[in-house]
Amino acid sequence: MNVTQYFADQVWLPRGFASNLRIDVDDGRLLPGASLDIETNAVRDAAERIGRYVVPGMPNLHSHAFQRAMAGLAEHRGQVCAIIPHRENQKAAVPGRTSQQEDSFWSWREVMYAFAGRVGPDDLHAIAAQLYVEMLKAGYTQVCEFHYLHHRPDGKPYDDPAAMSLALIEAAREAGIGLTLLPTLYMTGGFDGRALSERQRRFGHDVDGYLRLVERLRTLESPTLRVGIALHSLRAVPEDAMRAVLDADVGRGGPIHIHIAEQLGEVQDCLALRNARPVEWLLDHADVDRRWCLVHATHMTDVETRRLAASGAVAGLCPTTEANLGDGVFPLKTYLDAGGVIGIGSDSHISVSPVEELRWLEYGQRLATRHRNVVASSQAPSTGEVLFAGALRGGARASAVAIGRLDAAANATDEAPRADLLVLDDASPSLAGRDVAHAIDSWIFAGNMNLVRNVMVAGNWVVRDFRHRDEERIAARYRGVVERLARAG
Ligand code: NGQ
Ligand code: ZN
Repeated sequence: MNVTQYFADQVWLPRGFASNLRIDVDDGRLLPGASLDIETNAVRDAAERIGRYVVPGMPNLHSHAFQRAMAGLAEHRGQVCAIIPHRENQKAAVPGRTSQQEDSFWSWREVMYAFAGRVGPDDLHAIAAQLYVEMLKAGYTQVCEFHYLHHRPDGKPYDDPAAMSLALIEAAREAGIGLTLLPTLYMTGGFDGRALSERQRRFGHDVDGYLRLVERLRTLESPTLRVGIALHSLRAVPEDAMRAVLDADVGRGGPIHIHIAEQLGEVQDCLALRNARPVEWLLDHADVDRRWCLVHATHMTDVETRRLAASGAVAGLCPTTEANLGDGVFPLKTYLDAGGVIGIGSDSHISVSPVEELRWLEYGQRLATRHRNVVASSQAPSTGEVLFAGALRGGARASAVAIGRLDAAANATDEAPRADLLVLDDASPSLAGRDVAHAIDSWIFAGNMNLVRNVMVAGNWVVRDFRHRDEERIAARYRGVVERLARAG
C-alpha cells in the first residue's frame, strides 16, 4: 500500500465541519477509517497539512458540453448573433413563439440547434476539455454529461457510432474530471410522435442502436467513468420505447436521467395528449426511485412535488440556466420539507460555478416569496450549509459514484469514497474574520472571488493555486475551434 496522509484544520463531513482531521488516500480512494482525529503531534507531523478548510468536490449533475461554446451568443433579441447568420435565424419555425419580437426557450432552442449542427467529434473534444477545466477550477469534480449529439449533422452515424461519446470521455480524461456519461435516447419531435426535424436528426436512435451504444460504453467504465442512461424527455421518447429501455436496464444499477416539466408548453402538451402532467405521468408509468434524476421538474403541483420527494429520485436543478431560459421557479421549500433530494447542474453553461448555482437557487426563492434564508431551519440554520450538503448528497446519487463525502464508508461493504476534495483559499479576504459556522455561507453568498484554490480528483491534484495542470494548451485549442465554428456561419 502506498498511502498518502493529509491533514486539515477543518474537514467537511456530511453534517458539517470537524476539526483536525487526517485524510488517508490510497489508490485514489479514502481509506476506511481514515478520517482520524489528530490527537498527537506525532500523528499530525506524519501528514501533509493542506489547508484550513477542506470540502468534498461538488458533482455537476447536468451538462450539455457543446453548449459552452455558444454561451453568450443567444442574448440578442430575435436571435441575431455572431455565430448564427440572420437567414438561419429567420427560417426556424418556433413553437410557442407568437411574434418575431418575442424570444423564449423555444426560440433559444433553435439558435442552439443551429450551433449544434456544426460541432463534430474533434470540436466537441476541444470544447468539452475547456469546459471541464473550468468546472474543476470552480469546484466541480464529477460531471454528468447528458449526451444526445450522437451522429453526423445529416443523421448518419459516424464510422464509429460512438465517436461523439468517445470525444467526451477523452476530454474528461484529459482534464482529469470524473465523468458520468449518459448517452441519451431521442426519437420523436413531440408528444404526438412526430418525426425529428431536420436539425434534430443527428440526435436520433432506434431502441436497438441505442442499447448497443450503451453496452459499448459500459465496457469502458473505470473509477472515473460511470455510464448510465438518459431519456431526453417525454416529448422525445414514446412510451413503448421508454419501457423497452427501462426493461433492458433493470438490475444494471446505473443512473437514469430525464428532462421534465421545464416549460409550461410541455405541461400543456402532456395534459392534452396523455391526460396527465409530465411528472405525474412519469411517476405513474415508471418505477421512479433513487436511481432517477428528474432534471428541472420546474412545473409541479404540490401533490407531484411531494410524490417526487417520496420517490428518492433527485431533482436536478440548474438555476442559472433555468433563469437564463425563462423556465420558472422550482417549488424548493415544499420539496425539501417533504424530504426531497436535490443536486445542481450547469446545463447550458451560461455559468460554470457551484457557488452561483447554489446562490441563485436560494435567491429565486427569496425573490418569489419575499423572505430570507428560505431553505434553512432552526435545526440547520446556515443556508449555505443546507444547500451545499444537499447538493453534495443528491449530486453523488445522480452521478452514481461514491463521491461527495470525506468520511470513510459507513460500513465495510460500502465502496470507499473516491478522494475528491477542494481546498478553499483561507488567505482570501472573503474568509477573513469568519468562524467555522460562517465559512460556507461566506463562500456561497459573498462576492465573486473564486475560493477554490486546490482541487484533487481520485487522489490526483488537478488544480493547484487556482491553475489547472494543462489549462493553457486546452484553452488555446478551444480558441482555435470556436473561432473556426464562428467563421463557418
Ligand atoms: C437540451 N436544454 O436538450 O439541450 C435542452 C433544450 C429541449 C435545456 N432544456 C432542448 N436546458 O429541451 O428540447
Ligand atoms: Zn438539459
